[in-house]
Amino acid sequence: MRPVLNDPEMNQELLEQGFVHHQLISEEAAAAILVELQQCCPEAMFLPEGDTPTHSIIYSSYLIDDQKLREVGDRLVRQALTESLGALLNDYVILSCGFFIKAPNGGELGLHTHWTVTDSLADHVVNCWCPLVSTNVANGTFHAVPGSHRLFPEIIYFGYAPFFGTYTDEIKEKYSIPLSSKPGQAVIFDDTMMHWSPDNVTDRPRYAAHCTLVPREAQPTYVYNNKENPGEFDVYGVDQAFFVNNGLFQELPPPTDVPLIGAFPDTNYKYTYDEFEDRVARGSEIREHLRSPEGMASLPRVVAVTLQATNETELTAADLPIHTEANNDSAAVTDGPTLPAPSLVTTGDPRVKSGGLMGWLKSKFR
Ligand SMILES: O=C(O)CCC(=O)C(=O)O
Ligand SMILES: [Fe+2]
Repeated sequence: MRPVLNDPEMNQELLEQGFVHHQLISEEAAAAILVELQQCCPEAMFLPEGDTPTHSIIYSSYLIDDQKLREVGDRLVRQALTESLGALLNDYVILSCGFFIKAPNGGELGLHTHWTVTDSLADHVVNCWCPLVSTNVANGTFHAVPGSHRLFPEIIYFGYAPFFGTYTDEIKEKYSIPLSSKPGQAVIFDDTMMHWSPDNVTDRPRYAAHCTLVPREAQPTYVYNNKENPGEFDVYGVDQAFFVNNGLFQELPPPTDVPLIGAFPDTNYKYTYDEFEDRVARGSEIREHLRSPEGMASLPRVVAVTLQATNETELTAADLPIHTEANNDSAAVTDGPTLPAPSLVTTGDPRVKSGGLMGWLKSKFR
């Protein structure tokens, strides 16, 4: 597979642990971003009333109903981190940027992994969490679950109920570690690595910048759980502007201004705690298998459809923000073995039904 990080040792660490902890920008540069961010989000905005926090979990530009703030968050972080991330990552592009502010007394951000943002689970999507102040357990620093990445190939969308929902506390207690950080000391992590952050029990807000990066050749997507199409998740081709224009604080209606490019079969599976522990213990072996052509072919993949217009303006393949050029890895997925061909396109419905694909994938999957 292609490297994610330019430095071979760091790349190896990312593949094995699911994250690297790295001084991405200087403490001075982090302080300068903080000054700018505080122009729209000053500390005074987060002063608790008694014990009650101003924001109970986290205040994030991604998650609020304020287009201006989403634009500011995106622009600020993009400008500040593009150069350093460009040097660190091997031919990646920033998909979305924002910030996370944990108010004094602000609560825990629960254990999670991130939404599926490209059309192939073989893509190594990467996140960067970059604190703008010193962080530790007391002010709610980032907690990683090392080695939990790329073991549970799931399609994640708005409303997704994590398979680990009934044993979150066990994972946090037994497997997670706090990553106390200096300003600018970022956690660069695989999108599928489990992570969380605890309450901020200090009296100052904890500020962090964040962004999601995808391989340059990947196709960014928005996955929509269309209730009228059970058993599949609709996949829309999107660009960077999509995530700024659509806050992730609410379930979006089916998008009308971006093309529907296909559907993922719903092969999501509720791994038990025993299965979780077993897979983490065999993590390296499973990840290596999933990187092989055979393993990649076993991943759920978008069933292609003929592009259809989704609004009055005809959209064509050329409207897709990024055209996926099959590199060696994705060719292995695309040319995977004996998958049945998409079987039927219903009139008036651009979706391709997956026929026997789901059963086949489910049998292959665990
Ligand atoms: O800043 C936080 O506490 C949230 C961290 C997180 O979930 C992320 O960076 O994806
Ligand atoms: Fe996160």
